[in-house]
Amino acid sequence: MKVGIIGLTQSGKTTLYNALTRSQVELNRFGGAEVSVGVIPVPDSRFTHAVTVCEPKKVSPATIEVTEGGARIERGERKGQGDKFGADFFSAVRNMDALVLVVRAFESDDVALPPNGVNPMAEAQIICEELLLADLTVIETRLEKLEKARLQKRQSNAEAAEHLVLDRIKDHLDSNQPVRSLQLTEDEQRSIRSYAFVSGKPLIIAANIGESQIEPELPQSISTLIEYAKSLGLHVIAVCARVEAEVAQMAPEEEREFLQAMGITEAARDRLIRAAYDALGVMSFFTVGPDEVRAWTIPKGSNAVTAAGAIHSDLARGFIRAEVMAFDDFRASNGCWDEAKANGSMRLEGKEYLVKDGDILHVRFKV
Ligand SMILES: Nc1nc2c(ncn2[C@@H]2O[C@H](COP(=O)(O)OP(=O)(O)O)[C@@H](O)[C@H]2O)c(=O)[nH]1
Ligand SMILES: [Mg+2]
Repeated sequence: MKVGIIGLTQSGKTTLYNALTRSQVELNRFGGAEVSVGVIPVPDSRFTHAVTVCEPKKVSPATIEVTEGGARIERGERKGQGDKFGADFFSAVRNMDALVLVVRAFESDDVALPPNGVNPMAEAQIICEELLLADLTVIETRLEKLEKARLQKRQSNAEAAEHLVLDRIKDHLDSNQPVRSLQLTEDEQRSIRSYAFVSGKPLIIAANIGESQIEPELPQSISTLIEYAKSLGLHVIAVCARVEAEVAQMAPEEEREFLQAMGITEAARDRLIRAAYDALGVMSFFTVGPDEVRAWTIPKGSNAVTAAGAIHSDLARGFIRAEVMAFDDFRASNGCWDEAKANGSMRLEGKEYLVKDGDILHVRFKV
């Protein structure tokens, strides 16, 4: 799963990247055009349990790939001057499965104040609108071609269907609503997949708050941002990127202690991963054994064949049955696969079985 960090310059994107990936990328690099890519393992206590009881040769947690840089937006220098979106911005964003939008919510003596002051909700709005406009431009260009073909009566059935969907999306965008909030059937989604509409990407807003704004709940100081996000159905998390980047250099145990001492109950890394899973509508299942314990990420509501296909296409093609164990049963048996199976925790399920979050699966197949 690929997650891209976006936001205006000096909002704290590189600092957040360092916090998430435990890196030490230099801050305030000229222009911020360099791209950093880091992989973070997804923390999961169920996975940790499976590793403890199975003692496998290989451990493969679910991972998230985080990209920062290369999707540049220059802040307007003066009041009233617009922010400039680099041409590379949208192409960088198009490749991502989800976006984390960092907005500056911190006051600071050592970082220059933006021309319009600290206004996290305005920053979020600028970028959300720009994403929407980018999609509108793509659609208008395509609609012109489709309309021409229709008038000349040389539109294929597929093109006619696409024309209908794009018309609907255009209306939606014209009323200032992102692609994300439009209900589309599976067929409709398929017909527009290649466009990778940027306003359709799951988006999480990370409000970069100052050291003095840390609270157990979302701080009052970002209430307008929270209202705005709510109106768009977006997740908001509050992070103090500078503090999180500092403690990310510590050993995990120490990190946890320091965060707690600061009044932060859970690292931004973990909160963000949860928000991303939620926004993407995905869940995990596991395969376990003495050779490897591995976590797999699939869309919620997937059936056993889809899960098998995530492991290998042969497993989906030659699917016979899935041996399934609910995670709680697996945990209760306190052993690896064979012990849990001996406890009678295993069920046989067919193709249509809806996989549950945390299920342990063994796929029987023949090709
Ligand atoms: N006080 C404070 N400063 C921060 C925080 N996060 C980032 N900064 C500072 O803001 C400046 C810009 O941060 P950077 O991550 O380089 O922003 P980017 O341009 O979006 O990548 C740096 O000097 C950071 O140290 C924060 O949570 N609190
Ligand atoms: Mg940067």
